[in-house]
Amino acid sequence: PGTTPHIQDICIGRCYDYSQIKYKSVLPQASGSCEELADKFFTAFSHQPPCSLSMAHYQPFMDAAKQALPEDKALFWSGVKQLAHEYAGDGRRFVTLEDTLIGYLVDGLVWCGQGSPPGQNYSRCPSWNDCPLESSESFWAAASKAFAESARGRVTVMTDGSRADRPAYRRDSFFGKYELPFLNKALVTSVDVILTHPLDQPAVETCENGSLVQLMQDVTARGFNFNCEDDPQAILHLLCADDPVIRECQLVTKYMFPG
Ligand code: AVW
Repeated sequence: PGTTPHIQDICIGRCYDYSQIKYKSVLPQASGSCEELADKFFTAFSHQPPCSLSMAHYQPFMDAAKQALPEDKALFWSGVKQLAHEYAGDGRRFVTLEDTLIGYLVDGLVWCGQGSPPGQNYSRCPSWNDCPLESSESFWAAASKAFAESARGRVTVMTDGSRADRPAYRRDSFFGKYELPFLNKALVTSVDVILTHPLDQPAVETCENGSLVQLMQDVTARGFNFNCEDDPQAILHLLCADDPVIRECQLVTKYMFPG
């Protein structure tokens, strides 16, 4: 894919927006200054070949940008990034990785390094499928791990139970590989699953079957409590905002105007 133009300016600008305005009173501040953080981010992959960049390269950035997470607020997602973010409400209800400074600075950007000068490729980057651990994939792996390590109390994961091609829980997803295994056993008490189904699609999996059974086993084997809810009301109401006239969304008016 083509790289993001003005990526340095975007990172610095996002950092000031994050710390001075958007998340100022939502989350604790990071220790590093914006210039310092941007510098650590670009140093991590510059002058490195774009494939096989290890997660360790991003560790100085992660350490400087890391924030303490409020208890019971961490929200992980698999396959439902947009819905999870709508529900999280910019940290108001829940905090996703992309609501933390680490995720916020880089979400949606395309970047990679190269061995030859100037050390960063300003036109194209390999796709995630082209190499084992590409620049931005190792970034998101390291970011996911850091986010999971910071979670405290109850943690929530939102996932999609309607996809025939892809189970709601997969051990090789980012959630399965870099988040669930890195939850702190002393800090986390339970894993609460929100299983969603698009309004017009059948439930291929529910909390009681399919990959959710495996998730329950993996969660309880780590010593956490497991809870799972199919289509909580709050999520139905969010989905209905985009599709208010369909049958599944008519319940509320029945209660308001009985008979
Ligand atoms: P998925 P996963 N921007 O929907 O559990 C771009 O299959 O695998 O669910 N790509 C990203 C981002 C991001 N901000 N974050 C992860 N990815 C990649 C981090 C990921 O590598 C969050 F905290 C995967 O290949 C979620 O709990 C692809 O997006 C969890 O990882 C689709 O993910 C979502 O990863």
